[in-house]
Amino acid sequence: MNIGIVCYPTYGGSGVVATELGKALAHRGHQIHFITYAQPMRLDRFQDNLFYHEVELPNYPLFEFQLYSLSLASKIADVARFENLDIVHAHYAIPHAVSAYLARQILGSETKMKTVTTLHGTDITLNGLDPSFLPLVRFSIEQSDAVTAVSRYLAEATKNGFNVQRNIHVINNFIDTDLYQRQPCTPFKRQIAPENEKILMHISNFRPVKRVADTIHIFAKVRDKVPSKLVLIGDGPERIECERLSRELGINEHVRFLGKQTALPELLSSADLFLLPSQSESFGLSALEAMSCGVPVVATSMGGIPEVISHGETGYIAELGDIDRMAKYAVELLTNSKKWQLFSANAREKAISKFKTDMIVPQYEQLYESLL
Ligand code: GMT
Repeated sequence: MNIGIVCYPTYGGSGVVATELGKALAHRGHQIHFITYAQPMRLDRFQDNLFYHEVELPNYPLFEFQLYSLSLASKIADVARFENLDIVHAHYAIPHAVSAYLARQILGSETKMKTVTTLHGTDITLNGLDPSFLPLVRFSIEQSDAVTAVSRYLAEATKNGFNVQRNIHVINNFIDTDLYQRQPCTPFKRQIAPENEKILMHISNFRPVKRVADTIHIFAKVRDKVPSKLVLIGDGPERIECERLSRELGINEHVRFLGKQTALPELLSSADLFLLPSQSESFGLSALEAMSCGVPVVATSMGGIPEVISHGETGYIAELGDIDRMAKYAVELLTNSKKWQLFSANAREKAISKFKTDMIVPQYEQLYESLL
């Protein structure tokens, strides 16, 4: 099949899932055309069957605000025409699903191209419900030939929040379990924890929804009981405030902010515990990446997290903001090596048995085929 993928190219779960899906589909022999404003971050080496089409943004003084959605629609129409696209797959509803709809309208009877929209989370739970977007998001959900959501929770939240009746296919996020697997004691671990301290880790875009400050408070409590270090990976609006907080709590020499990183399997391999105290999470891809590397996760019970983390088996789940409980769970796992070994093995096993790339990508292929 000839498949166009429209996504955000920068850091963030939806762009990562879209890019990894494109790479896996290309590997299975499909021609994949990424259409976006910059080369997707994870598209970092040559692979056969993969193409990238950049959306140009005209700069004219009259256009005080960028008209990205419209430029994107024109580009999708162009690529669809010249590459004979069978499918255009929009990841994240705003504005991609709307641009895909527009592109199909532009082509009219010239194309039989079908549109697929994958909902990732904040496009529904946060931004999509904003009155300035709601009618547009509902419209694009109704008009897509197929809609998928990355968890059961998100499918239900979409039906309830937007009052839509149509079928929403649940296709979970996935992980390359060969790439994401625990490596033996890494040089990074020796540098971060020279006295063999435990390493707690968190990866996110440091937006308010991730509650990174809770991560730091949890760590402060854990450090009272267990010699440990906290490694924070990623960047975003809350980072400066979190740096300030760790100084204020007097733990800054034990907290390392690494910024954006690409060598995630190596970094995760050094972790003893992953923390995800989010306020909202449709799935929690970073938790799955950790689990695949055998790292148990302590998280909140929000959104789709309980579909990924099995409480008492692969990690622990607590109420939003219950820092004491999350710290208690963390200490329990870090001080009981038998339990840690069991949870670590369970986490890896769940990643393999439920979320391995080879199990999930064919679900997208079948969906495309059913539309054609
Ligand atoms: O976590 C974010 O805010 C980024 C966002 C994105 O779209 O880039 O992530 C969402 O999509 C991921 C991939 O499907 C999910 O794993 C995340 O749970 C989801 N984030 C939220 O729902 C807050």
